[in-house]
Amino acid sequence: DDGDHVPALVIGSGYGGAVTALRLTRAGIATVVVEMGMAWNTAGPDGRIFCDMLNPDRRSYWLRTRTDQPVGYFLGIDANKPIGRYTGVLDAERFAGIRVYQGRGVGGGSLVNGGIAVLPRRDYFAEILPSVDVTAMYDTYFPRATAALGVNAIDTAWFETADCYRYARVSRDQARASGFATTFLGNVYDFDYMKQEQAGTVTRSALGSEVIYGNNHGKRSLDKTYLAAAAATGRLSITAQHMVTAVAPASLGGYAVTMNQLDTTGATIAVKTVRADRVFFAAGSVGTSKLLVAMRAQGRLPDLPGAVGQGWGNNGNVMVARAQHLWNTTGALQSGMPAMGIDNWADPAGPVFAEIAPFPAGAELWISLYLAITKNPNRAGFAYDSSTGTVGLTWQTAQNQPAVTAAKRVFDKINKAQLTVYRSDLFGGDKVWGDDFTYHPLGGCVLGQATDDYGRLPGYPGLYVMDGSLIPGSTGVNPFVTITALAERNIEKVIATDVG
Ligand code: FAE
Repeated sequence: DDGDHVPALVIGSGYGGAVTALRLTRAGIATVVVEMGMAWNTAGPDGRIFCDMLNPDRRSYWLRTRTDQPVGYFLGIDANKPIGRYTGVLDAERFAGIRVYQGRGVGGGSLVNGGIAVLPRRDYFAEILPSVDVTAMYDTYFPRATAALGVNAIDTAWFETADCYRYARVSRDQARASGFATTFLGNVYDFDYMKQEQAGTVTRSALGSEVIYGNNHGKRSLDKTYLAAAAATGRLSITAQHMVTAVAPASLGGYAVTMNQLDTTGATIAVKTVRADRVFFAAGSVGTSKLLVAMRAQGRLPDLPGAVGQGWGNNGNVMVARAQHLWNTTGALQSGMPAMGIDNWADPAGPVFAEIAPFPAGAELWISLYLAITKNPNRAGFAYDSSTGTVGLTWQTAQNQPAVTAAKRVFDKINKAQLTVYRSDLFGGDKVWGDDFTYHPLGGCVLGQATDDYGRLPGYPGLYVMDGSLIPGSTGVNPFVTITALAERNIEKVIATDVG
């Protein structure tokens, strides 16, 4: 029994899935979105939907009994805390050589991320995805994406005076004084709301140490933008707390999609199957790659190409912190939404684009934190383990050395010019470089390699990939605008030629 029949089923409700859902429903197609995480729309006993970074509770992490913070130590001491096991909003998914942070819930990564909305450099985009028409991307699909995402620019005069961006001004001024260019970053967080937070007239969110475990106010996450617009068509249905475990051709045509209904402890309380004419994989770089690699290995989609599961990268992510002099305070109040970056991408010896990241501890710590995006050429692949039935990732921590080397060129220079030093107490084991985790998983089903030039999976008409797994491991900036715009381009083509 292949279960209920639906015309279109989307696996995952992050950027790729939300774009797909909006465009399909607007085209008149009834669409079901299946999301393993929760619908974060109900307040807990404390009156809030999400918890903050200073007081993480069970809502913070996906099925863990202890927090797993990106910056896991302070003064060399483990800063993580016990929490109740729950289907929380942030997953720190552990593979052999890397932790991959991902959002879990209706809205995917948009629930937990820093909201930074940046277009990739045009020449770099042309380099990574040579089969895509760059003019159409920059004239049509990037503008379409930024408009629908609700990207806004910071009031730069306000930025210069706001207490909550003192940390960013200090880092910017030191970067400039050390010979580096800096740039403001667009964001989907409502900067007008943030101004009111700074003025003390509304409930604080970005200024209340809210980021990575969700924002209770101010953030234009996908549930408030793309998915809300899709719901307004009356043709969208979202099934939360259901994890897709299998996709295979159905005897009656189309595909049988099998899923586990989860309770909030992560236990399976029901197994269901739905038959769909078209299935859109939008479970994120890791989720989509894992699912497709397992389906190929288990013989359910045996003809998927060898490139499925290959070409995965971490967008060259590496985190680092500098210790400031006592007279260079970074501020006890820090906006969780970054607004400034150091742009040294043009340096051929080691391109770096570093976001000046907050350290929203609620106390003066004299710490300047950065998330550097580098051009790390190393890639890894997903592999099925038939003995456990799980999918692993071959990435080794040492593969991130090119990212460290590139970032070191920038921050060594800043430290030398400012007479400052690195913090070595934040990442465990006296490590200076947070080199063993990523916020930006990309690739695994690369466009034009694992799929055709529009995300169609060869050999399986009606199967499509629509998320960050299409991007070959790197995009040189924070990736969600790239993922959104590419999905806009691909779904437009699919609706025009395949559907209806
Ligand atoms: P994603 O948003 O991860 O959505 C995939 C969805 O599929 C998730 O909701 C999953 O729960 C769901 N899913 C997975 N497997 C299954 C399954 N088997 N069945 C059902 N559902 C499933 O994918 N990017 C920026 O551009 N700017 C930032 O400021 C930024 N900050 C970040 C901060 C943090 C802490 C993190 C973790 C990420 C950040 N990112 C940022 C990255 C960005 O959120 C990420 O690239 C996108 O969310 C990826 O979009 P996808 O549509 O590929």
